[in-house]
Amino acid sequence: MNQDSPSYLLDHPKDTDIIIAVLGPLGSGKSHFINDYFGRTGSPAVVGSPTTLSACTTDVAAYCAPTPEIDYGGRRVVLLDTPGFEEPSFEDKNALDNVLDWIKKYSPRPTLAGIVYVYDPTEKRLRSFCGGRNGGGEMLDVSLRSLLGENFAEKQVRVLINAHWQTLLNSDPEAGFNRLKSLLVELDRPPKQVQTDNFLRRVNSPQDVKAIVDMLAATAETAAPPCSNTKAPLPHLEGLKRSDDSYIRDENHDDIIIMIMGATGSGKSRFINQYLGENCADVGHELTSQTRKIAWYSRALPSSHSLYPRNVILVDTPGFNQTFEDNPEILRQVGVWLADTYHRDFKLAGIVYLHDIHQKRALRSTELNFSVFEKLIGEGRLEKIVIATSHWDELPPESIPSFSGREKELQDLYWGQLLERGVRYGRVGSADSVHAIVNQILSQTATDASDLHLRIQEELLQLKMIIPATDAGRQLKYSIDILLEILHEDLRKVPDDHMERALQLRMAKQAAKKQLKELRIPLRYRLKAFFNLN
Ligand SMILES: Nc1nc2c(ncn2[C@@H]2O[C@H](COP(=O)(O)OP(=O)(O)OP(=O)(O)O)[C@@H](O)[C@H]2O)c(=O)[nH]1
Ligand SMILES: [Mg+2]
Repeated sequence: MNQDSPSYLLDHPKDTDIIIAVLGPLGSGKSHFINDYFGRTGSPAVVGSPTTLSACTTDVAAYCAPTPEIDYGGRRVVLLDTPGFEEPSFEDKNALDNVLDWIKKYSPRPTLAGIVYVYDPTEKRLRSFCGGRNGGGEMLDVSLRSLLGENFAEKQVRVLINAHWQTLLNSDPEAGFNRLKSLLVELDRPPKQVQTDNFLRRVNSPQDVKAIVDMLAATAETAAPPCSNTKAPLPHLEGLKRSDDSYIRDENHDDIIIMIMGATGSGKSRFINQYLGENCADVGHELTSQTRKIAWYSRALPSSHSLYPRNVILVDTPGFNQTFEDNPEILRQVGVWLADTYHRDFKLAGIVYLHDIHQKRALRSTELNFSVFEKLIGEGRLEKIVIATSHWDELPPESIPSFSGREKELQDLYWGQLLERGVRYGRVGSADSVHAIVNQILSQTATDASDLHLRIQEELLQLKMIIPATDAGRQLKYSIDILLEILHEDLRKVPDDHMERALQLRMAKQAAKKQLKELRIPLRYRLKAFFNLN
């Protein structure tokens, strides 16, 4: 770089920076791309330059304009020059890890505006992305997912054809372009369809480069503020019971958190004990709910595991029940726990929702639990959620076919929509089956670093709602309303001489009414929401 030219190396990162990573094989034109963007003959980008972001040595170099010449509402465009793939002395996986680490260091909840993958169309081998040595396309696939999240296909990933080589080498760029297209289609396997044409761009001039960066920057989301585990409590959630040992401690920040949910008796605590191989969680043998408050259990992964030295944390949750004991309180506990976890930047790796295969879906408490669960998770990404039916180990072999039929009915009629939206399904009973489900979530965590965002977290944190106003809160109220009607009807039909039954039903009605009262949305809140004052 010219000694007199201003420094393009990034000095102080800002949360609002628009980060675009420029990836590609060694010598494909990454630095060239960056230089073209900044439009300086002084060539700010030099392959392999160290970043000034931290003292630690890394091959990722970050560049941004010294003066805000490109201004997206005051935000800066930061281009990352990355180590080239296929570098003989450097594993491709390490190159990707470096990029990932750099971005994580930049912001704990980084939002990458896009990836530009520079590819030379005259590259004869064109055997795969990201080198052929380490799984090629597979690895780029994994890295794109971990950098951009599962929906990376919808984000702005661009693959470029750098025309500088086009003129240098006398080959067939069109054929290269088409091969690249088919690689991209392979990369994003069904069911998601990549609009290949959106991804490919040819670069013939600095104007092309600028147009691509502008396009990525224009759709960039604002990064979340930096993480702090000692964040202030959530004012609108104050006053709720926070039994402190329910909350995950700061030192568990990197642990893999899996929440176990489901109706009372579905086997949540047993699931946890089977995974841990010891009886930590209280397993119930009565009809009433056993687990009354959230509790979590941690286990270190073995040193042979790819996610070592992280721990797995399984979170036991209370299920809703039709005896109307504490249902609003349970929702409050679960909601506040989830909000708190998210607020303190803990990542939720997955949820296992258990359903006792003996139960027909119509059973009231099962219905209640599932309907609230559906609202609680919302419409977001669901690949990290597993619905599992339990108690399979208890079934005599001759009854398996009939339970398989019930399982199919549940999948088709009740869980179909969720399964179509990516929720996974499994059976549990034995310890092996429990391990298989947890391992499935772990391997997903290894390939996709993004976390699970639930509707209730968004409602409680971003939309500052109170629990009864959330979708799950409203659903709970609706379900209790219906149960109340059923109780009313049952009571009407009780013969005069069945005093005890009538008394039971009256008490249940009373309890239900009390719960409904707790789920009422105060007028003050409704007015505020109406005038958008929250
Ligand atoms: N054999 C067998 N028993 C199970 C299975 N799942 C649950 N159970 C039994 O069902 C009963 C309830 O299980 P728990 O693990 O306490 O259920 P839970 O979902 O934690 O229930 P709450 O804490 O009340 O919400 C216990 O007797 C368990 O041993 C299973 O898959 N196989
Ligand atoms: Mg339990």
